[in-house]
Amino acid sequence: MSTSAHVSSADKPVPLIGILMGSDSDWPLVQKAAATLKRFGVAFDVRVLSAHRTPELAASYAAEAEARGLRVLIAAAGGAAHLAGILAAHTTLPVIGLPVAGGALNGIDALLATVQMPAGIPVATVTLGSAGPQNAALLALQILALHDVELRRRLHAEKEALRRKVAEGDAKIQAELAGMA
Ligand code: RP5
Repeated sequence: MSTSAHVSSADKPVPLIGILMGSDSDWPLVQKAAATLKRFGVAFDVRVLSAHRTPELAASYAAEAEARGLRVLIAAAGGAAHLAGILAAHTTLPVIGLPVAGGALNGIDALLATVQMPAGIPVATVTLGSAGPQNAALLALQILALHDVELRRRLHAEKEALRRKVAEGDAKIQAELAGMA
């Protein structure tokens, strides 16, 4: 399956990745995941659905996701972060949990609630903090790339760009050191 060829009857790309968040207050962080997916040109859905405030909606979204053509779900939540878990309970699609920092415990609660899933209901939890949304999006893309050669090529190019950036940083520091007395 190629991500670019996957289109609906109305020629609108069918979303392959669902981005869910527990509250619109999560959006300033979560939008970085959307930006990464946009950069790769992969169609996605964004919804605010809460494990606690709209539990039935969250469950039915997950239960219907596979039939709608979605292939990976990203779930962002803070505090007692149960969104990724409740989605994973209702689908066999891979679910990536994105803990959101904030509140009295500064995200440690969200990290532990997201990562500590019981046996049988896995959630792949990414970094707490600013790297989280980008990593969640990249992990979702890597899952799709298993069946998409072009996406795989672009992910390899992205890694190569990171290598170049590190090499440039190293060269800069070496030059600075050489200039020191
Ligand atoms: C969680 O509670 C949300 O994911 C959010 O991170 C946190 C606070 O939500 P609001 O009170 O800002 O709506 O469910």
